[in-house]
Amino acid sequence: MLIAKQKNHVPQNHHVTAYIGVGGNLGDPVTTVRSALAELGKLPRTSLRAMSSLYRSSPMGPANQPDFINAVAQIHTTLAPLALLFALQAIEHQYGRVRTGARWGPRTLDLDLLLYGDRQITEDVLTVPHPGLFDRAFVLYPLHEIAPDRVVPGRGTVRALLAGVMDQPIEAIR
Ligand code: A4P
Ligand code: MG
Repeated sequence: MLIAKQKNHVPQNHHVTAYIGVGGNLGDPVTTVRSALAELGKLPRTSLRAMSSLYRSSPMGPANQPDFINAVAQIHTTLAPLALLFALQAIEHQYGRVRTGARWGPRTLDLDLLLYGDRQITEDVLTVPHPGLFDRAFVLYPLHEIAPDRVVPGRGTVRALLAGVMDQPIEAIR
């Protein structure tokens, strides 16, 4: 039991800075994304430190679905990576996310663990940095807004990565 506890948490005073990608395109995604950002601050052992503006973009993947709304949050957490992932999935579930249908299909809410400190993680259920982080405008624009100088392990800064996706249309929601 003690070992399980140690695996799931990092010591209280050693928080990690993590970044969460928030997206959705069903229902009222602007409202959903805003309240999901607030939910992140209510997670145990976690505080919400910064959030980006909201952005609208065409769907990547199947085109016959509504536009997506995306944002990125910066959190401080002492939850271990897998505990954080499961907590994110619980919020998705709470917002009516159903995991069926086509890959990259429509969803009420998608929460991706983009970065967890400077860790590189390759597990069956968790890859960090998130594999979509490097080449998606709907991730890099909001991430750049709150963390332009952040280094993505093995890839350089967010600022440099953003330069590679500037041809992808995306609109900030004011
Ligand atoms: N998983 C592994 N690593 C991670 C991570 N770092 N964060 C696993 C979150 N989950 C991670 O995810 C599938 C599995 O990935 C999970 O069970 C988890 O264990 P999912 O959320 O069930 O399925 P998904 O989101 O449909 O799959 P995928 O491939 O992660 O899709 P993406 O990359 O999330 O893309 N277009 C626009 N404009 N904006 C969007 O936000 N999003 C998607 C989905 C498609 N098109 C989009 C957007
Ligand atoms: Mg996902």
